[in-house]
Amino acid sequence: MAIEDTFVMVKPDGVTRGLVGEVISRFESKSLTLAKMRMLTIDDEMARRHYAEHSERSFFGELIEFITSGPVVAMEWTGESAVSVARTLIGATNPAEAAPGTIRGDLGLLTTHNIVHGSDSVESSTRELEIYFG
Ligand code: IDP
Ligand code: MG
Repeated sequence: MAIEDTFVMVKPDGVTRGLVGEVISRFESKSLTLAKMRMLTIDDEMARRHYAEHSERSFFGELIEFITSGPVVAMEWTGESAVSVARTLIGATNPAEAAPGTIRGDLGLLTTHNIVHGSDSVESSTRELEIYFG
């Protein structure tokens, strides 16, 4: 158990659908603390840096195209076990299989448009927070 910072991002589909408030509300309701937030449109270079681990995957091109397609809302959330707690609130990668009660399970349907990103480890959160907040 430890206080952690994690990186969470509302993806372009979440912003377009008007789900920014809903996503923030779920993290606030869990008692995590919003520490930083910024709205931006990611360029190709930033997208490739963020998703570098997936560069050899078949869906990489589609992922980069989607994540750069419109504005995102990047956030830092802080709290006890924030990294794993955020992943639990977000739910499984494929919204069709994500549990009800999770953001993806309640609000999404397609893996390509799964509303929100959350860091998968403390190491990833450090790396991702550096990309978005320096
Ligand atoms: P995560 O977002 O749950 O951590 P990752 O496996 O890290 O999932 O994948 C990163 C993102 O890439 C996913 O959130 C999703 O948007 C996209 N993605 C993952 N797998 C596929 C796939 O098989 N087809 C299309 N897009 C995918
Ligand atoms: Mg991931």
